Amino acid sequence: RVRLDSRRRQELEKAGLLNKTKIAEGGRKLRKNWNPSWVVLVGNSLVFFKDPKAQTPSSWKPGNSRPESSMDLRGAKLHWANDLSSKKNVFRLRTVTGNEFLLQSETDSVIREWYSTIQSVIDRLDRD
Ligand code: I3S
Repeated sequence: RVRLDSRRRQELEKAGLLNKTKIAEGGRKLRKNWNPSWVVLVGNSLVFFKDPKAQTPSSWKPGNSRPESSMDLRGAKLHWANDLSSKKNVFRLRTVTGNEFLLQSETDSVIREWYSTIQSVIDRLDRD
């Protein structure tokens, strides 16, 4: 049981290219700076990599490449946030520590899949 749980924490759930901007750090508002980011959902974390051109779905593996940042999804809140941007297909993700990100894709199906996959991880962690 313990072993299974620790393996699940390392499981690669999803990876792909999204537009990303951080809008708050520890509750303090930041100026937007949209950039393409290679986003990897692995276990309980969302991990962001710079330089999406150099990334492949296996890039998240330890030692392959250095993440720009990551966020713990435990207790995180996810909301559609088309009011926070002129772009379409935007959602906002807020960590318990008050870090906030907007993530966006031009492709409706892509952003909907990310939304539901992230929400299911948050729900699973809420139940743990
Ligand atoms: O919410 P805002 O402030 O209108 O966001 C826009 C600005 O951050 C803008 O940059 P500067 O005004 O700092 O130069 C960005 O270029 C835009 O992309 C931001 O708005 P969108 O609607 O794209 O999220």
